[in-house]
Amino acid sequence: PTVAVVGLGYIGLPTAAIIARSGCSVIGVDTSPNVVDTINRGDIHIEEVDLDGLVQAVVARGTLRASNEMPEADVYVIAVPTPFLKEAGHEPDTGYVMSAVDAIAPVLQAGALVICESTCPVGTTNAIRDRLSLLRPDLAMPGLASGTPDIAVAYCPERVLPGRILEELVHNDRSVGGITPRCARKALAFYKRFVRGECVTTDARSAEMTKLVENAFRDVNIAFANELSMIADKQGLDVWEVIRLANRHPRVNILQPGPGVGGHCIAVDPWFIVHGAPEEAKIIRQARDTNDAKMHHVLAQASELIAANPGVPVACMGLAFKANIDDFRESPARFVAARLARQFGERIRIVEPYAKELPVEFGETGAKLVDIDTALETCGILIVLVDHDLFRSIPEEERADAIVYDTRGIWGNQQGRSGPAALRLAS
Ligand code: SAJ
Repeated sequence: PTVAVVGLGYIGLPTAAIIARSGCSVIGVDTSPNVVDTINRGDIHIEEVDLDGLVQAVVARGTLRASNEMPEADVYVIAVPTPFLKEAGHEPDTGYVMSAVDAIAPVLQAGALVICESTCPVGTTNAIRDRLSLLRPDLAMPGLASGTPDIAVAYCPERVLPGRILEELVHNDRSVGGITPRCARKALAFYKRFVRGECVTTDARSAEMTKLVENAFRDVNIAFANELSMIADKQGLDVWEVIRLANRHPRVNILQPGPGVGGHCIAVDPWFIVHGAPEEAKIIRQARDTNDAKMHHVLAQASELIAANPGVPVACMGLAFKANIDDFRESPARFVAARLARQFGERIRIVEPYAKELPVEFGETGAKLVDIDTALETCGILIVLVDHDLFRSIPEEERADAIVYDTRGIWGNQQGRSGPAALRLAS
């Protein structure tokens, strides 16, 4: 079949490449001329393990090409962003999804399958069907009239982890939610072409909620760990020691505290649930607030520590939103480091092995990007914000003379040297 993948970002491009590898003819559609040109040259505009080689191969073979125009296709896969509107009480913004639907409608042919993969509030897939029905009254849509519909519409969320996208796209299980069972079966047959994990059919609304619930589950569990870390701070306990010990219980598995929750999914998707059921979604909302508050808590502690040691150069270690990736968007580490740079100027050195230069907001602050060796030689205060392997591997003797604030707990159980203990040491 001919497949159009709409949106060539972190999910769309790897998905398009994997489908192309399975033998389908794939047209990737993106509104950015730059993205389209880059991909048609066989290059990529995002970083993801092994994606460059795969895209190069499928473009060279002619099974993937990119376009600014919506083609006629047998299958449409929508993978565009769904942000939320901060001003409007975290209201989900499905504008990009609906724009994609508007672009698909005029070229839609009887027999086509339309799949949404973007994270969406419950009810969006039905809204997609309704919109298509409005724009194309000549085509019979599923679930609206009796008889055989011309079009199938389904919701099939991805659940891949950045850094492992190509592997997880193929091997993870998937929920395949149809507007009708017939739609689900049609989408199932499509995913079976390139997914090795189990594909489980359901209805579209359950599939929409499943995706949101997965990320809310993780957010709530990280909030639990972050709350524990603040309790431990107050009581002078090493939170990582407590978690390590508690996790020896066969039915306890506490996640890791950190400087807050970043990325484009876990800090966003729970709001979709809260917006849909504000009265009921109490824990989910509180978890969001707790994880956001952790970022400010870390900033306040770091700031206090730096102020208590006048003139001592400070290394902020890491800008990425999590370990071992080069993605600095929506990152609590970046937020904390930028605020400290604004407050303490040239005393702040940033160590980020994945950055070639500092992001714009560091512009006039006087903070400098330095390598890890320089930081260890020159900085008397080390603030660990990201658990990159490079930082984890620094032996104790290389940091023994520094005052350490380790927000990720990477340097183990050192009495008086992690988190709040460092504060006491300094003051
Ligand atoms: N984090 C902690 N402590 C932990 C685990 C994570 O502070 O114990 C922080 C990370 O540092 C990071 C944030 O949480 O700032 C999110 O990182 P993550 O690795 O938990 O998740 P993402 O955002 O990279 O990917 C998530 C995944 N969802 C789940 O694990 C339920 C992924 O499978 C989804 O596909 C992805 O969201 C998505 O696209 O929705």
